[in-house]
Amino acid sequence: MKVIFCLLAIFSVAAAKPKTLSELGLQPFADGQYLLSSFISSWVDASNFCKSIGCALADVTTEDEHLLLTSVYASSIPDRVWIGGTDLGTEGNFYWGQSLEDFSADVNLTFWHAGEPSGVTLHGIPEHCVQYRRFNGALLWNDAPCENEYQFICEVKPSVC
Ligand SMILES: [Ca+2]
Ligand SMILES: [Ca+2]
Repeated sequence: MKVIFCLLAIFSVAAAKPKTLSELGLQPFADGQYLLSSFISSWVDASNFCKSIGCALADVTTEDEHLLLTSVYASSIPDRVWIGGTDLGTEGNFYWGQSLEDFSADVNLTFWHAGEPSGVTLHGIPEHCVQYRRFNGALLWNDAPCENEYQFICEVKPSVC
């Protein structure tokens, strides 16, 4: 009886179809280079979700990439959306969660809004995770409390996926 039950269980797993991107709550944009979630998550859950499908929270490592997201595809980006930067670990040392590359010193390749990263909210809550936020229409980086839930952008990494 146990054997039959196991066989049935294996059969039902094997028969399960892989989920489509839309079933996963993801909308591809920029020729499929990025996936925008339709649901909200904390930064850590968003990062783990992207990893679970073989991608990573987006790392914005060139000016072209920043302009692609914020100019060409600006209408696809919500007013607040998590990307892969964080200073969890050492305050002020921002790095990309997937590559662990530290970008805090690279002022030519950071796209913070004036006054950001602020490090804390007006109420003193620590801000360790990076998002694009629309400031007067312009999408720029802001650090925000990691436990806050926002939509997020997974980046498809051919080297990883
Ligand atoms: Ca990237
Ligand atoms: Ca901030």
